[in-house]
Amino acid sequence: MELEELVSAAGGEVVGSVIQTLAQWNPATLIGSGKVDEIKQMVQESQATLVVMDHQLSGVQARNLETGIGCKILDRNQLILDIFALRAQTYEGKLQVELAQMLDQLPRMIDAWMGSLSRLGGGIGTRGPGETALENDRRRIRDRVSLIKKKLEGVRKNRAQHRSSRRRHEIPSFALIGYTNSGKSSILNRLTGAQTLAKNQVFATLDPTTRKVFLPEGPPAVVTDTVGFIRKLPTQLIEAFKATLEESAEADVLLHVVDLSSPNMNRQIEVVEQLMKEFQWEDKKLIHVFNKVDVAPLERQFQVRHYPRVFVSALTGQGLDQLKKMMAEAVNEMQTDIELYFPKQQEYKIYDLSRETKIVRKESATEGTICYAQMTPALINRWKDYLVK
Ligand SMILES: Nc1nc2c(ncn2[C@@H]2O[C@H](COP(=O)(O)OP(=O)(O)OP(=O)(O)O)[C@@H](O)[C@H]2O)c(=O)[nH]1
Ligand SMILES: [Mg+2]
Repeated sequence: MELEELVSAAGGEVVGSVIQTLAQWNPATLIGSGKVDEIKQMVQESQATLVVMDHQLSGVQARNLETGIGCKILDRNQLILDIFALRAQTYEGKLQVELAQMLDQLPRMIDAWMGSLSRLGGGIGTRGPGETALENDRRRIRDRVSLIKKKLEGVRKNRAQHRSSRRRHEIPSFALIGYTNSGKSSILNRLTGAQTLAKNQVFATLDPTTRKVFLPEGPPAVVTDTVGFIRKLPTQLIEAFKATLEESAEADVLLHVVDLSSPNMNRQIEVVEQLMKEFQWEDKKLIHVFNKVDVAPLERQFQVRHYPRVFVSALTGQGLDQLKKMMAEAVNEMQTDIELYFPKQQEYKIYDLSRETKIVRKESATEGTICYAQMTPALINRWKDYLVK
């Protein structure tokens, strides 16, 4: 189960699990009181040191559960944030994680405080020092939040500058998106010869990496690999990882990488599609990349209903040429057909042209050569001296 994967990604070992289906949440402890006792028993027998709830807990619920069960309690959000904290390598990554943790902590803290105040008789007589301490904590966190946001804004501007320089040069861009552990980094490595970390763990990648890719024809393009998605992605993370997500938002084409071998494939696709809707990426050009064909049951391929699509294996390299072809086609669609005339003494320039784009056809004309090629607006601008109207 996914929660187990998350726990092991955080370095934990799962010794037991319990499921409860509830018609109604218990406001004090989320789960029923009988379940609390049952878990307490399990914890004592297995000597577990941590209980993780696959659901968001309020500050009050977390505290009550901790008291009732007698060990540390984390909710799903906190667990994911903990993994992110473990993985964050760069300055930006660490800032984003810290921001997410602060945003997660603030309401929880207030909630827990409120809970303890009301328990002590409506707060009468406890209000003074209690509220001051709460106010201090809140202010401390708020100050830190705005400081981190300011720093992140700097990183974001820097990134935006890089992107706009790419746009100025009209370099077509692709972004790998998809469920965590679907193979995005492995595909980036295959496509570009990059050496980004690909690992069998959730959220191996946190920071975006952009690399040049050479497609079979047409101009060079760039591919960006970013953080993966997951069911119930904490909203604080989405908020904190804005800069990272923008990188994908500005790509010309999205490559949605799907783990074809996962028994949860359809649910994972739904999660990603839901997030794409949230980020308003629905109108983007999209290629579905069904990865891990090497280990997926064959009939899976016939159940897939998504187009345009390609089946690949980042492990064996199968289907990658097909993917590159589809990427080249997508780039082609961004280009227009152009006719250029090179007089005899400048025909040597045709070689330069062939390095920048595919020459579809060449015709000899009087005193020179006519070339038919496909070009992005920027390329057209660079070769405007040879344009035939
Ligand atoms: N069998 C098989 N395994 C693959 C394939 N592609 C990737 N993997 C494995 O799947 C695991 C996850 O690959 P990554 O490339 O790290 O996945 P990711 O989507 O970048 O994951 P996150 O960065 O964690 O979101 C690794 O253990 C890879 O070796 C494939 O085509 N076939
Ligand atoms: Mg990755």
